[in-house]
Amino acid sequence: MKDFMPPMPLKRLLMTGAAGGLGRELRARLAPFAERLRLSDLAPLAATPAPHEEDMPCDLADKAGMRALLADVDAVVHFGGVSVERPFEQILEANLRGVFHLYEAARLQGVRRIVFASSNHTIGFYRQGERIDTSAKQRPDSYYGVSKCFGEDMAQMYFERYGIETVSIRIGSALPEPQNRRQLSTWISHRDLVNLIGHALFTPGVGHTIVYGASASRDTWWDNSGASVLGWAPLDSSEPYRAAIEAQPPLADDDPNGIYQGGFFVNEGPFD
Ligand code: NAI
Ligand code: 15L
Repeated sequence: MKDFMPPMPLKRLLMTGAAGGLGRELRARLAPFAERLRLSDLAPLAATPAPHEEDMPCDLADKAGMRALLADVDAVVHFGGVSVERPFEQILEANLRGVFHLYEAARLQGVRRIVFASSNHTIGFYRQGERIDTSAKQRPDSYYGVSKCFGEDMAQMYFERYGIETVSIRIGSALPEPQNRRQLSTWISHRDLVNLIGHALFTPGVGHTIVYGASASRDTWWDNSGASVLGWAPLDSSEPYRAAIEAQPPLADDDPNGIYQGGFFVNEGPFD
């Protein structure tokens, strides 16, 4: 299988979270997907916009700002928000209100497709080695995980009510390379993630589809068969990194990084 190329680029694609770790990595690779790439974040962009890019800063918590942000946009890659466990009030503004503002803006501006950066922390309390598909009950491991469950539920509701289509990608660990034993199962390469975003943007009739975002791994916990509608398959695998990672010192028996799919997130907080 080759890297994804769209049948015809969109006129304008919006990426939120464009100044973040994945925004910085993926931004240039989204170029083939649209004639214009609108980039948005609270924080300044890491690099000056290229000729095909436009910078439109916005706080996800700003309802009117979000409505303006989605004007003249064909689709959204929604990567903005709090990306780790934090006090609930921070999650509330960026991830709960932010997702509400995103979908309301999509409804009012006629945007028909969203790719939502969900997370493995929606199901983080499953034990490592338990094999689950995307219909398994959500088992969030943190307020952060709850916020991603909420995002998936908003996506479902806005599809059923208004026909706005979403692919929710439960991203595992999107890094240049896997760093530890857990990530041998959760890692997704940047190339696989970009290809998955491409399929998620351009495959017709996805309704609301949930997919696990992971490269191929020998011991995967995630059954992605329900997402076959997207026609995506990972090109990369964590196997080349296995020997080096398995040479790392063993984890303690009670280390959540060796017990739960969500790893240490199950123990983050409380903050008061
Ligand atoms: P990141 O934390 O580096 O980037 C998130 C961006 O969102 C930041 O630039 C931040 O300024 C922006 N942001 C936060 N609050 C905002 C607000 N109120 N208004 C506007 N912008 C705001 O996270 P990363 O790693 O780039 O992840 C991107 C997305 O993918 C996040 O939604 C994260 O939850 C999700 N994800 C990432 C994974 C990973 O392995 N990197 C794994 C699973 C999910
Ligand atoms: C996530 O959802 C986080 O955004 C990221 O920082 C990683 O911690 C990742 O999950 C993971 O579980 O490895």
